[in-house]
Amino acid sequence: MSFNQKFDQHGIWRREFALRLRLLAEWMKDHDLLDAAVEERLHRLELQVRSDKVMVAFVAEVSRGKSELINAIFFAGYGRRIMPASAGRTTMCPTELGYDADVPQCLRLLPIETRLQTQALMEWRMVPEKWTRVDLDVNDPAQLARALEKVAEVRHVNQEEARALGFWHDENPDDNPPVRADGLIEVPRWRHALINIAHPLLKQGLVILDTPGLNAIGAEPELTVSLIPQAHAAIFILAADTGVTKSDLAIWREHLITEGDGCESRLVVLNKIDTLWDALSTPEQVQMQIDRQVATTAEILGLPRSQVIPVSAQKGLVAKVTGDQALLQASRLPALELALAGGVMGQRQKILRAAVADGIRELKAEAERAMHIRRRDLAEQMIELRGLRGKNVSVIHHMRSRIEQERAEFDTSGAKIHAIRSVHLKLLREVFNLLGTPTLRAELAELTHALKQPGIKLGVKKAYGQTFSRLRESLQKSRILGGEIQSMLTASFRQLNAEFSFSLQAPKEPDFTRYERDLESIQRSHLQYLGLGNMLKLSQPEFCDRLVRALATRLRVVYESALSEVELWNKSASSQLDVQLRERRRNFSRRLEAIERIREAASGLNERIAEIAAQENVLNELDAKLAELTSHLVGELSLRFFPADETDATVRAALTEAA
Ligand SMILES: Nc1nc2c(ncn2[C@@H]2O[C@H](COP(=O)(O)OP(=O)(O)OP(=O)(O)O)[C@@H](O)[C@H]2O)c(=O)[nH]1
Ligand SMILES: [Mg+2]
Repeated sequence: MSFNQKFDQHGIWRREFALRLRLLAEWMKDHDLLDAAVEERLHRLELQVRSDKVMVAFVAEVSRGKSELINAIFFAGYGRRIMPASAGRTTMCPTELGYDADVPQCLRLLPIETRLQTQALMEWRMVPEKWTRVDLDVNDPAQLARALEKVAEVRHVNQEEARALGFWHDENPDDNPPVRADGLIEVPRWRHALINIAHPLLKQGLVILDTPGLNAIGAEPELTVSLIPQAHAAIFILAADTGVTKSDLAIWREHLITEGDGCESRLVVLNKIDTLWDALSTPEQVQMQIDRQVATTAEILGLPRSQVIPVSAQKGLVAKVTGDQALLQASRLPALELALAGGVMGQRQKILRAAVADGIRELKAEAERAMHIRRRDLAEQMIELRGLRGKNVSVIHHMRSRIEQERAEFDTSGAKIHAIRSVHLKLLREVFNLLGTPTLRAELAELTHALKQPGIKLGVKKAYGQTFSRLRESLQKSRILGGEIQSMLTASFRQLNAEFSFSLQAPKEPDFTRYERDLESIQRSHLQYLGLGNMLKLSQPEFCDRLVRALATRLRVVYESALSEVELWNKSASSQLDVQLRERRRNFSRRLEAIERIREAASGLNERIAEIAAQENVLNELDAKLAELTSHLVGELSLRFFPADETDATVRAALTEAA
């Protein structure tokens, strides 16, 4: 199956699955099983499934064929070249292709001058009026292609301006762009481009990042330390006619091996194999040449050969547009698409499925707990009423006062719960403090200050080290606090269960290891980036600001997801209390009401007993239905679209457990 087909299928699955989650939520709501935490959990799951994005970044030296490859893989359906691809430097700014239904189909361009301000790209995204907008007509491929040529636009500026914009560095004179006879320097006109088109794959959450040739000195730190590392897959492109050049290798080192792990999310494409086709060589000779290039490339980059895929993007595009099957096979594009489908999409699906299976498992446990309380309440009433058979009025009266007394005793639980809530809140507030924006901002201000010290070059590692060890420390403190909250809740819930017949269970505390790992990889990517000749740029204050802004962008994502996990955890504990308190109170009213009716002979005892039995039956049916609905959902996760051999063992275990 090709990448496009696999992605398509993934999209269909996600839509259907999100719909099913919505139906489950409605069903639960109709049966009063949807407490605040369950509702939130369902909502998040639905959102996660619906909005799951997959970003694929294309990274390479100038003119290796990034844009052409994007055309060939994704846009051949338009019947022509859509992304500008031509000899020499073409794509001048990072270009993101995606689809957001809330925005009309258009190309948005952020002027390069925004670099003179300190905001990170992430922040500019929130300011639509600063972007130049060009509407796109997808039914007119020629207009589309013409509009997209804007990503190749340039401006000419003097040296002073080039320096301010980050394209001229006195410290690395060899890397500076050429100065024209009139003393001006060519720089990109735009800083970033966002293309919003309703292409079928983009509509389903694919985001493609085309980058300008990255040997460029003007590349922003944010691209290296934030955008590319966050892509789910990066495709590194080389040209078969040039092999691995020194600058290719520099880009590979700077952009693609920073994270250490996740080798399968890096694909190396050896493009332009058609330059090796030649009428004087036999097909075997050509094949041998290609094999040799693949082997050398793999060896230089330290990868298994299977991860280097030889293709011809240009011939692939031509073949698709003209429907030439033989040429398509010769271009080897299908093999690359296959690798993308298996590697990138496979990984992504696994992660999504595991997360969803986890969510459903917790959801089911919470709903079952609510049903358990109802069942127990019914059983209590049943015993009570059966005991009344053949008893006289005074016994009934006595029973009534006993229930009232029980209710009075139960009401004292309110004070205890209140006390637990305030301890819980106090501890939570500490966690929020540790992970909140002000803490992060203060840390980053300190780092910026340190990096701006003259002669910092030798101390950069130390400055980062100190900042990150403080950040790690705050995560560790949060983890410890989380543990304290968890034991506090466990002990208090146990006590409440014993004293007031609740069946509370403290929800599992968030696992912070993931965030610690994220911190580590962020730190690693920064040091790697600075270690590769970018260190000298630190002497420019704007560069420091930009670097730290880029860092902030990524850290914020980590901290926000940690906080939101803590919030959900908190919500799940407090809504359990709410629900059970409400159910218990209702139960007292129901019991009193039943006694009252019996006393007034308004309804017979046997009828009431029959009513309760009927309610028990309804509850059993609900329980069975919940099990059926959730196991059906979990089944959907594994069976329909994902053959058994594609589902790895951990996911399978999670699925079985959830079912
Ligand atoms: N022969 C041949 N030429 C190719 C192939 N792929 C791309 N090219 C040519 O290489 C040149 C550069 O291609 P682009 O797609 O613009 O390269 P790029 O990597 O996007 O370059 P920049 O945007 O400048 O960084 C163009 O003239 C393409 O036609 C290929 O498979 N074979
Ligand atoms: Mg390009």
